[in-house]
Amino acid sequence: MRKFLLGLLFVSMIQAKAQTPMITPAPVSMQIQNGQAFELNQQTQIVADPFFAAQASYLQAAIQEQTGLSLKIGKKSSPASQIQLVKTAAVAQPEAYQVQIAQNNIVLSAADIRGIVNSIQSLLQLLPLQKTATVSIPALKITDYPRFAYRGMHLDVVRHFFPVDYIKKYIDYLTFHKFNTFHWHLTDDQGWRIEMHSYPKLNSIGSWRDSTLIGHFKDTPARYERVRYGGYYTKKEIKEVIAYANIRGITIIPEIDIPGHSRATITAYPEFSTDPNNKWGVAATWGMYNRQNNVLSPNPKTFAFLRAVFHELADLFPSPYIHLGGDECSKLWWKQSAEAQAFIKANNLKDEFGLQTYFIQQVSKYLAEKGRKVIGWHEIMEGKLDTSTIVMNWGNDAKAVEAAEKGYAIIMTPGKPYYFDHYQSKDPKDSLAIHGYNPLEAVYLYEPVPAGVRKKSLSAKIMGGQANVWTEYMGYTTKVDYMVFPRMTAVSETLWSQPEKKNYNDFVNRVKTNIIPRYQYWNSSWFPDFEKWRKE
Ligand code: TNX
Repeated sequence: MRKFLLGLLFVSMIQAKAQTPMITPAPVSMQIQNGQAFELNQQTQIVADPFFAAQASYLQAAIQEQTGLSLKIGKKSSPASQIQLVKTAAVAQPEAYQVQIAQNNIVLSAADIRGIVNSIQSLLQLLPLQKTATVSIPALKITDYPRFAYRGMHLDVVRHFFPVDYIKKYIDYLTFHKFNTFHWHLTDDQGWRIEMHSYPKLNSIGSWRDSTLIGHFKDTPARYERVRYGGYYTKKEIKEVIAYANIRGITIIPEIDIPGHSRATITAYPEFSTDPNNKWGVAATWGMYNRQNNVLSPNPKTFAFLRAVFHELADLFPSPYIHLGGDECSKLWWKQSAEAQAFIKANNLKDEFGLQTYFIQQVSKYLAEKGRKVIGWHEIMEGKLDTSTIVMNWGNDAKAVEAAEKGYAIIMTPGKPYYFDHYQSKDPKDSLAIHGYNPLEAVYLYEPVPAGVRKKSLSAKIMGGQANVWTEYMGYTTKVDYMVFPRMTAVSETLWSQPEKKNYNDFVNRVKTNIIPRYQYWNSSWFPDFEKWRKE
């Protein structure tokens, strides 16, 4: 009898557990309600506030793809069972949403596009990942909003170039995980990946390299695949991607990296370099810093060029922020250059660091002409800069404290653990990566507001965080997937969920039961050994 009762208890515990759905990133609150479940079937209609018309179509397509149910988009008066997309000022916080599931309807409510998109992601996680005629969803109330205002993922399309379809797929990954920003790294030493009309040689010359390194950049001797490699996104393709991202509430921040990381630029236009007689060549190897990456030279032609290309970029991308790089600009070249030295003197700059700041200030000015603000890698604060510039910190916590004390708003992208080009295991047979060890657990447990910043009461300076995906060792989209999953899922929870909702074991459990099926549904790859490789 006792055994029987225990068994019964066990069964009912399992049932109770099965009733509480799992959503990732973990929502602020999710409560099972009294009342009948909602039956989703072919008769259910989507009814949306006109403000959310595009999201209604997006939801319709997503449900069809996921479950095979093709729902109609109906009118308010229709009495049938409904999924309503309601615009309401009652859900006040940006990007916040509510989901209310009752017997006759599902109500998704939000004040803005991002909020409704977020509500849709939560709803989609309540539906099965398989074709079905009907789905029963328990009566439920979800109230949810993000912890951080900036939640980004970056992708380097220079070291390796990925097709537009994959960029859209990557945006879908971001949408699912409730990120709001895609940082698109479009130029570097190894290529220029965006169509430019003002300086066409950026594409005809700068978008192509003669060969590509095989193996690790530290290998000796270096080996190369001697095949012309490259390409660029046309403006038409970029507009298509922006429109795709807009519907999904994702802002795209484009980056043109200056004044370093400019080999592609100076190969196309040697007159912008400190050594115009040199035949630079678009870089075929990685790890260029301080070795061969050369930098832009401060002359009137260069500044005219910068104004034109950043204006072209701003005309294409609606984002309020534009990223101008600013990282790893070796001072070596300016030290050796008579032109740079004369410029430093003539403009009363202190030294080469002052010149770096001058470049950032000039481009900030050009972008201000288009009403845009600037983001740069943390090296931009080497000199004295207008603090309306946002610092993207890829350094450690101390750098964040420095930036916060100087008055900058900060986006945290620390190499350890938010660089996804680093290893996620110590298995010598693991697929080639740059160096470093950023296993899933370390990514999950990282706290984006450093203790030092908190102590100085400067936490409000941390806008949020972002993981970076440098693709030196990711030649194919399947490799990108392998490097980002499941680490992207971990970052999403840190940036979205309230700290007290975080629990690593529970997270791993959700990844295994809910999220890996989603990677499979996307036909993506992922790193499977994430439980074995723990934080040091
Ligand atoms: C440094 S972090 C870079 C990138 C490389 C990366 C490799 C940063 C802003 N610049 O150009 O791809 O290291 O981890």
